[in-house]
Amino acid sequence: MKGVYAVLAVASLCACGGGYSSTSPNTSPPKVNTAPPAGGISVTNNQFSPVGKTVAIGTSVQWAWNTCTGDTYNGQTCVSHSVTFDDGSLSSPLQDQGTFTKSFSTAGTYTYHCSLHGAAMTGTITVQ
Ligand SMILES: [Cu+2]
Repeated sequence: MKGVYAVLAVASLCACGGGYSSTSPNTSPPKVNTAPPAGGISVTNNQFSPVGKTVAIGTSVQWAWNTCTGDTYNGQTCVSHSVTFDDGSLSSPLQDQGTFTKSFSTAGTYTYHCSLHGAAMTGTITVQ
């Protein structure tokens, strides 16, 4: 496939065409990976990074999804994950891009997991 697109790119750069019609290889917008902010947590495929995090009371923690692999030429694969707290108090949607933010106003240990990957994908926020 790569070779075909390379030919298309060369053809579109050349103004000598005339009668040449091309079709757009992929019109859907590419999905994006989002770098976590300072102090944030990266949601990667089957792992939260960092797995454990300690924050002060009142801190907002942001998770950022980085689950897309591949490229716009060969196609992207973005895997869905969630941030679901073990006590059932809160969950992000299952999503394959974007961010999720939770504010922690009470001291304690908050464990969470991905609703799709369960025990294979867990994390802990310690609030003190
Ligand atoms: Cu997951």
